[in-house]
Amino acid sequence: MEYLYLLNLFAAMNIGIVCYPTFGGSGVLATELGKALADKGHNVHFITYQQPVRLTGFSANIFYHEVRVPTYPLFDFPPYETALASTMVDVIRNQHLDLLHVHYAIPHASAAYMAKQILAEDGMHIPVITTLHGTDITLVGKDKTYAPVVAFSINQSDGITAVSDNLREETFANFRIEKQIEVIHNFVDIKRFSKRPIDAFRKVIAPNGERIILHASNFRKIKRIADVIRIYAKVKEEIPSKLLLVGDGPERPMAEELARELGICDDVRFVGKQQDMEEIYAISDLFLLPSEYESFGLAALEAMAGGMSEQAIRILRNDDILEKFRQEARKQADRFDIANIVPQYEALYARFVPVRELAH
Ligand code: GMT
Repeated sequence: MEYLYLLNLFAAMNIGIVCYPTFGGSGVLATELGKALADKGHNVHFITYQQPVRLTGFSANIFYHEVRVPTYPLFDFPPYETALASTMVDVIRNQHLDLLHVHYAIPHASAAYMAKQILAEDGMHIPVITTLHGTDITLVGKDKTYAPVVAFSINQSDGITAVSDNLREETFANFRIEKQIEVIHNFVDIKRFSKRPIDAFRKVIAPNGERIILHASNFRKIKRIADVIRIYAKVKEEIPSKLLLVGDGPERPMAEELARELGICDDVRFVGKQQDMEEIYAISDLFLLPSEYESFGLAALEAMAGGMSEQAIRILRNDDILEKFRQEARKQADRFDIANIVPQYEALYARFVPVRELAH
C-alpha cells in the first residue's frame, strides 16, 4: 500500500479547484496553489463564477470553467449552489478529474458533497478535500442559518485542512467534527515578493521621502479600518508619513469620512483593489493589520515577505530598527515559502487519489 502512495506522489494529477475568484485571501491562496501545482506538471481546473483575480497569463495546464447561474423571474435568489454542483459534475466527468479541492466551506463543501453523490450514482468516486480559511468557520459558518450544513459537509469531505492551528481549534470548538483536520499553513512565494522598490512609484505616493504605511484588506468590520486610520493619525503627529489603503469594501465610506474628520485626508490615499501587490509592499515601510481575528493573515505574510513589520512609531523613527524588523519579518516569512507548503498539499492529494485513475 505504501508504495502505491509513493507512486501517486510522482504522478501528474487532474485537480479541480473551487474558490471565490475575488481579492479575498481564500481565493488568492487557492489561485496561487493552482498555479504552483500547474508549474509542477499537474493539470489544474478552476471552477469559479468568474476568472480568479490572480489567474493572469497563460499556462498550458491551467483550465478555467465558468459557473453560469441562469436567472428566471421566479428566483429572487438564483440557486448558485445548484449551478456550482452541476458544473462540478460536468467538469469532473468530462475532464476526468482525480480530485476536487474546495476552498472556503460555504457553499463549496456542500456543493462538492452533492456532486460526489451524483457521480456515485454512476459508480464514480471523486475524493473531495475541503480547506477551511477563517470566516467560513469563525463568523459566517457558525451562524445557525448555515451551521448544520457546514458541519455536515465538512464531515463528508475526504480530507479536511485548516490554514492555521488556531483555525483548526476553532473548528473543533464550534462544530462537531468527526474527522481529522490537518493544518497546512498559508504560503507565499518569497522570490516574487522580495522586490526592489521602484523609486518613481514611491515618489508618487511620498514625494518628500515620507514613510509609507500600508493597509490592505476587504474593508469589512472585522478588519477594524477605523483603527488603521486612528493609528495613522497618531503616527503622523510624530513622523512625516503617508497612508496607503489597498482594497475596497463596506467600511470604506466610513474610513473616508473619518480621515476627513481627523483632518488627514490629504495624506491618506485609497487606491482600490490592486493586482500587483508585490510592487506595493516593496515601496511600503510598515504594514498595519489590526483585525479582530485572522486565521492566518495572508496579506500580512505577503507583506512580511516584502520585508515589513508592525510597531509604528518606534520602528519608523529609526532606520536601523526598521531594517532589523524588515529582516526579521523576512525570516519569519521564509518558513512559509511556497516551496515548503505546496508539497504538503501534493502529499495529501496522493493519499486520496486511487493510483489507477491518475492522469499522464
Ligand atoms: O477575511 C478575509 O480577508 C477573507 C477571507 C477569505 O476567505 O477570503 O480570509 C480568510 O482566509 C485567508 C486565506 O487563508 C486568511 O489569510 C484570512 O486570515 C482569513 N480571514 C479571517 O480569518 C478573518
